Amino acid sequence: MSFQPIIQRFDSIDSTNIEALRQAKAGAPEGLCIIAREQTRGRGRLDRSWQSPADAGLYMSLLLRPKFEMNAWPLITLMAALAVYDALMKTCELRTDIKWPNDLCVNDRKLCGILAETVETALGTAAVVGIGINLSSEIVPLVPAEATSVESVTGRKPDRELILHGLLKSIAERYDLLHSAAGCEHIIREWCAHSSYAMGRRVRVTLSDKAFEGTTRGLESDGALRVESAEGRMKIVRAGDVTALRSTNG
Ligand code: BT5
Repeated sequence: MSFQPIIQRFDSIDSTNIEALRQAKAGAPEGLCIIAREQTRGRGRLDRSWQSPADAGLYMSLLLRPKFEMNAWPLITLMAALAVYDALMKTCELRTDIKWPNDLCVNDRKLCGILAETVETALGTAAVVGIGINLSSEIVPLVPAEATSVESVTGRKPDRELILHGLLKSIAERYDLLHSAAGCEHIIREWCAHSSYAMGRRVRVTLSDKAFEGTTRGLESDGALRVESAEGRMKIVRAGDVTALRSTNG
């Protein structure tokens, strides 16, 4: 089942996700991995931008052609977050916190964002998993105040190639798992074990048209976040932004 990574490198590109989506439509195989030293139009969710200055981060996109049911597709983002967690732990001895749905943080400061997108192609629906990791401390003045980098928190310059290969290995293992019978439950369980946001965290949830506060109560089987509102109502959040509130009791 496992894919073989086919790495294509660019010095500068608009967005590794855009390039991977382009190549997916042209029939590129699963495992295509686009890496760039710099992105001029790095993208976040909802057309937000991702600051990607030259040689200051890891900017990569991996093309997948999953064979599992559509209800497991939202778990691709959670799977990628776990893979980033593994890679930073193994290669930099850095323990990160996974924040729903697509961030990795240290002390609530973001150092990695994930953007998973789907695209219809002649070979079937494909997924592109884009991962941006702030590596060098030089990036910090260029990104929002609530962001950080691997170097800033470890005091050491990380090895981009080592992280990349650790990441691809971990994604491949977890991707295989997601194709197995108990794969989805396993990913959900692991994600909850690696995220301080999974359970009992006071958060503010911002949706496109409104916001509310509540306490996190774990994940649904498709990766949606369960948040209990102050009135005791359970809300299922499938898209939106989550911010931690001060108290962690709940
Ligand atoms: C994300 O979106 O966090 C997804 C980021 C995915 C980036 C990768 S890089 C390789 C691949 N190619 C792409 O074009 N994209 C992917 P979101 O949760 O919407 O967060 C975006 C927000 O994060 C922005 O609005 C900023 O506030 C903040 N931000 C921008 N650049 C940042 C950076 N380098 N580090 C930390 N935060 C940043």
